[in-house]
Amino acid sequence: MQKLELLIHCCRLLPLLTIFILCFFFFILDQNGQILGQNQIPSKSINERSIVDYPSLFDNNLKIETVARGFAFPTGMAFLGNNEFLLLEKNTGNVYRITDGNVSNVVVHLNVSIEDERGLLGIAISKNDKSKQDNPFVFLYFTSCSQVKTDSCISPNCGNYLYRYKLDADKYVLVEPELILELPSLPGPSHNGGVIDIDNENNVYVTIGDLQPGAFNKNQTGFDTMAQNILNGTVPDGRAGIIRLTQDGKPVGDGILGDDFPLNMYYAYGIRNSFGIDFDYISGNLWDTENGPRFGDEINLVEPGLNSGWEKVQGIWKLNQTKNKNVTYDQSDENIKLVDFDGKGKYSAPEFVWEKSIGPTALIFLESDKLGAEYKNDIFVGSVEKGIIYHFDLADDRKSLSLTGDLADLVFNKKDNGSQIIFGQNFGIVTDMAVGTDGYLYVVSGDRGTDEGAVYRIVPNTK
Ligand SMILES: [Ca+2]
Ligand SMILES: [Ca+2]
Ligand SMILES: [Ca+2]
Repeated sequence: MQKLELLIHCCRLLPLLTIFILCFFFFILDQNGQILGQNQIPSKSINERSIVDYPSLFDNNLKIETVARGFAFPTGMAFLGNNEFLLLEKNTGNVYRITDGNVSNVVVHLNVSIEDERGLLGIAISKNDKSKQDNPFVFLYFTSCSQVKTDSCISPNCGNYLYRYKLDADKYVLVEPELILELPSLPGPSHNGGVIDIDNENNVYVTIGDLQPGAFNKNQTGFDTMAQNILNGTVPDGRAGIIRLTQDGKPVGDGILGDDFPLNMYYAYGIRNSFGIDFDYISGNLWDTENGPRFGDEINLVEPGLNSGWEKVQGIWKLNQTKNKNVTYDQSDENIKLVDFDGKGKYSAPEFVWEKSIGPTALIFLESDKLGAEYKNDIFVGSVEKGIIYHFDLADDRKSLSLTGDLADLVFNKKDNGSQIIFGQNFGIVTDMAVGTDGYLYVVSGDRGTDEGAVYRIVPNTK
């Protein structure tokens, strides 16, 4: 109750009614932050559950095994070795080591801020560097807020943080924390991104969304940056993109978009929010998923300097702020001007679009033939809506998707038959996927209508 006492003290010192209301607002925000957000995770009561809620696959040659369960909203996993991985819980700030399906220990606990999409959000383990094989670096991304007392009141001081830890392989704890990147988190509380990946050159990539300026935070100013394609916006501050850095937190070579920090850290921009990135291990290309505003969810091939178009373009549509309808974006349209950082940034249309949002999350390339040749090297995408896992074949050039019928236009329109890409369903909120050292597809289910999150494994029926 220390915060409450501070607040009461604060409000006593400032008897003006308006200040009192302001303090009361902050109290409500702090105590009940979750009810204020627009992206509340829906949760069903136990009575609303039914047999159809259980995860299922559409390929009878495959089956689902439960690897571990009983977690509170797990958000990410990363393999340490055979049948051994680290698992994050969004709201507890705990990172667990799971061995043969059992929780071995908590390797680190972090104090995280948890409103809406804030929390412990991403993990990656660096294993390419042979010298660090026994004590690999573990990268964690999380939101944290502290209360800062100012002259007039108490205000939150929040950030999104990328920390590098070393795994002590004897004691199995994370040690030597190093803050390698501090990113903004205001106004928020959602669109923090947080997914981390590492390329073949050992560079670290992390997603971060626009942190909800604009419509959701009408009275907040100062968050409209050029990274959101606002022509007269402020200099990018790290939001709305995919950020690339070395494992020591330095820019990689010359910046793609500019020389100054943090513009020199951007690998891509114009991104509203992303919960999924992965490298195609065949081509080396980066791909992402992006969440649109009720329409225009995307899958993108992310080439260096990609401008994904937000907040002028989403999906294949230009944003129309005055009317509730969407008009297809034409790149020759002189009325829509995008920020290009002196020609260094380049807009590219998505490789796939959902007209109606499904909340795409994790994206992964299946570097394995253990599920059968038809799935080898393919893209899998998790989602929020109905817990569906999507499956995509790539075209031969590995730069586009191979689709037929209603989806040949690369748009999942509202009335389209999408059965060719629907691989599984009822996985709750799919927050992460990974290919195990056993070659099977692992799925982290953040929530399945109860408070119980789980890790599943997809294997052949014959196993
Ligand atoms: Ca886009
Ligand atoms: Ca295939
Ligand atoms: Ca279509």
